[in-house]
Amino acid sequence: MSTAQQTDGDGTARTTGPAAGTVQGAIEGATEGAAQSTGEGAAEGATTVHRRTCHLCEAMCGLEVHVRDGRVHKIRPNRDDVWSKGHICPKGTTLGALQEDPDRLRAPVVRDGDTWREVTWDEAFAECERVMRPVLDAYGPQVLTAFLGNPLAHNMALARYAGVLVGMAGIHHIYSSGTVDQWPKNVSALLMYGGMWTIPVPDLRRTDDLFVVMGANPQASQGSLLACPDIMGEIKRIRRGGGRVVVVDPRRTGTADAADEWLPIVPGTDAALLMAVVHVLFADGLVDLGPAAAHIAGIDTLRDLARDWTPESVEDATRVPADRIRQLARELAAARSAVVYGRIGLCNQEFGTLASWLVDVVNILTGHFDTPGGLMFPKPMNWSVATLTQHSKSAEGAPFGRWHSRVRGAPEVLGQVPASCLAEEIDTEGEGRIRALVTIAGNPAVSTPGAARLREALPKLDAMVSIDNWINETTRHANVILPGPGPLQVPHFDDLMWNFAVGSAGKWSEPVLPADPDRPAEWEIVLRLAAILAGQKADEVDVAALDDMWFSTLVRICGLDPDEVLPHYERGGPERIADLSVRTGPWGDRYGRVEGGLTLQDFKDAPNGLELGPMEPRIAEVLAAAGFESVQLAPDYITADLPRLRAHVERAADPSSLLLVSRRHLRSKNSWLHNVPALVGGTNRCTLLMHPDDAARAGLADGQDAEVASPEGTINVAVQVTDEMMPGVVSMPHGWGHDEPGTRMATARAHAGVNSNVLAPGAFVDAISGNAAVNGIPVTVAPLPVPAAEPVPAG
Ligand SMILES: Nc1nc2c(c(=O)[nH]1)N[C@H]1C(S)=C(S)[C@@H](COP(=O)(O)OP(=O)(O)OC[C@H]3O[C@@H](n4cnc5c(=O)[nH]c(N)nc54)[C@H](O)[C@@H]3O)O[C@H]1N2
Ligand SMILES: Nc1nc2c(c(=O)[nH]1)N[C@H]1C(S)=C(S)[C@@H](COP(=O)(O)OP(=O)(O)OC[C@H]3O[C@@H](n4cnc5c(=O)[nH]c(N)nc54)[C@H](O)[C@@H]3O)O[C@H]1N2
Ligand code: SF4
Ligand SMILES: [Mo]
Repeated sequence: MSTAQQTDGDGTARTTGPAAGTVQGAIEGATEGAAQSTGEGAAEGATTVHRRTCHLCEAMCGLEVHVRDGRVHKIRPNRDDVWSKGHICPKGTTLGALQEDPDRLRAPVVRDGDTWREVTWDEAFAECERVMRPVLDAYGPQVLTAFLGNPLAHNMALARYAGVLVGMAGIHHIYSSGTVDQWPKNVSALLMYGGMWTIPVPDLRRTDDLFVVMGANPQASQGSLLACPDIMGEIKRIRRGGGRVVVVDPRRTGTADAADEWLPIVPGTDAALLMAVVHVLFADGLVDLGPAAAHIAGIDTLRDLARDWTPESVEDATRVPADRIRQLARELAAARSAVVYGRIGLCNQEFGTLASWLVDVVNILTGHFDTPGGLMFPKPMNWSVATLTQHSKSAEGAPFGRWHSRVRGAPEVLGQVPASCLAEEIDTEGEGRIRALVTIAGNPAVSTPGAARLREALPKLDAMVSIDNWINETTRHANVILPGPGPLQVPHFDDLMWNFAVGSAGKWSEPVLPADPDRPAEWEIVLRLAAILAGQKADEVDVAALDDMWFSTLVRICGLDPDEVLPHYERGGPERIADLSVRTGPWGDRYGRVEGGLTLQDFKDAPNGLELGPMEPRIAEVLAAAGFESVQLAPDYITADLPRLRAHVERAADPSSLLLVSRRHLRSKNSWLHNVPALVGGTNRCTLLMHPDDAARAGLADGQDAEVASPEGTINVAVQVTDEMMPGVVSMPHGWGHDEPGTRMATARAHAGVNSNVLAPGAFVDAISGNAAVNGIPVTVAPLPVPAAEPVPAG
């Protein structure tokens, strides 16, 4: 099979090929293709080719995995994939290396002091019981918590079962990567549209005139809360067609390099910029709500609130000239097809909720909302457990502040407090101190603020169990690690990601490689551990019965009768839930009630996926589902935070400190891909980017080691002097610092880097969502004392 592959300058590739299929076409073509989607594969000499969706990020690229002699021989883009059409990035080609990583745990391990012992699964669960039971018996479930990490959202088993563990174990509240990520967006979506996952996304494939990217770098990340393969290709398309792309970011990123304009902005001031845009829209009479006008409430409140936010009043704080802000407002209002997109740089900051909310507000005021090319609501073909059980606005109001954390007194927001509270809840004595922890696919010792404190706190736990595939900076503290199967030994079917997708589609992937004998599936691991935490004996857990109970609960939430639905299935597990989610989704057959409706089998029969169409205007449907009469443009809970922003804008910047922001790289995925040799080769990426003027002022040269200090901690890191930073701002990637004792990730250790979250103060959060502010951290940067050179022997 020949693919005409073009490699973009950013390292991603796209293959040219036939147009993507339609539902009908894909189903018709299925007979021929189906063989390739099975575990047997289609023979190509001794090679079998398996079509599979990459689970590493939201782009959900279709891959061709070539297997020879039971091992991955190579991975190529699948140009026939209806969704990604041949797009791929370097990470996707390394799934074989992840599968074969010698450090990836193949069996559970139990820690004896500093050494690890491989054990059988029965022994592992017995050990979980042995370490957890006495703590829970003595102190009750309130001393137990869980940390859930990012890969959970991309893992078919964990996404559908982690909630059972939390519920059965009686965990009062969990910690998660969500509060170092998109919590501000969850808060604004809940208050504006009625559901925390009711998040509109740019309809980027149909944006033609103006694309404004704020605090996102899709060149590296490939998109987030925006599932769209080949975003850089869309940027090129917009520009080729005469449209403009503007990137608002303190760093001239790879995305900015591909855009028409880079607008540097002081970290944490995006909300001020956007308030000024809102001001101009009202002041100049440019507000035009467009087709969604009948559904918008709160416009007068917003007009009043924006009155004082002149561009002049924010230009010093943002360092974006007032004229440019005015111009931006006018360009947005004048553009026929435009959208503003904001992501992690707007969430992970001090004014995350205000900034996230205002991105939607500006799109709404300029009529780029619920209309093609603007901000639209995706229509996923299936529901995910997260959206099915999401917080939606109750009659009494939003679920905020119903309780407070024990040590810091942080108000709960959507059931969680900041991830950085975990350390203090473990290391602060008193009733209710956290004594037992379960981590599921999370590495909080690297990924959360106040990382050094957490590192010291984790050994103070009485019991810790990790469901994870590596011994890393977090799991090294566990008593037991329970590893799931290899990444290519499991089926894959995305669920939550379609919630952010620029079109409706779905893809089923069979396992590429056979399962190891005598190894439980990851969902079975979760259920068995859940039962143990709930007080059952490790050797008496009936996993199948628990699974039936969970499935029946989900069936009831869908308004159906388990007695009718259960007989449809011979086997349980996440696949059964996936089928339920498709059949009760918008295109589903509702178990025979809708003639011609979809079931999971339809996706299994379409190895290149099923395309179900672009986004369509659906604001009325979205609001009705939430029981909302209209979009709440100016929710009190959010607008009450504007005075805090005003005070920040008026406070003079401290000239002695620089502001630290984060960055991503195409070849990383948070903390956990650095053990893949192909992804860490080349020059050191874990550097502090610094503008030449700042470097000169600090007396630092390119490549020199510097000491970076914040109120939370101090690290040493090599400086990279570059004008891609705006003056006053420095940038470091997160996810590094792999030289801790006791981990087992040899390649990562050889490319250790430094953990930037040692610098992130735990209490530095977006006040109203509790989300971490890992961007905009005040730091000082100074040269490290140069060690005296060894005397050179004279000769
Ligand atoms: N290759 C790769 N892909 C990934 C990941 C990864 O680690 N590596 N992680 C995945 C995950 S979990 C997520 S959530 C997504 C995130 O996806 P993105 O949101 O695209 O994340 P980043 O690439 O970190 O880009 C964030 C940008 O925000 C800028 N920024 C920082 N502070 C501010 C600010 O105050 N204002 C503005 N305007 N900009 C600011 C930074 O300079 C940076 O360029 O990526 C996902 N995809
Ligand atoms: N400074 C700074 N900090 C940040 C960010 C930032 O931009 N700047 N970004 C934040 C964001 S957006 C996120 S999402 C978080 C991520 O925070 P985390 O989710 O805590 O961190 P990851 O590095 O993604 O760790 C994933 C863990 O899952 C394990 N794992 C991988 N695959 C599997 C699997 O299939 N099964 C199981 N059981 N385990 C698996 C890995 O071994 C690893 O331990 O980091 C946040 N931290
Ligand atoms: S862009 Fe994301 S989904 Fe596509 S190959 Fe890369 S990591 Fe995988
Ligand atoms: Mo994330």
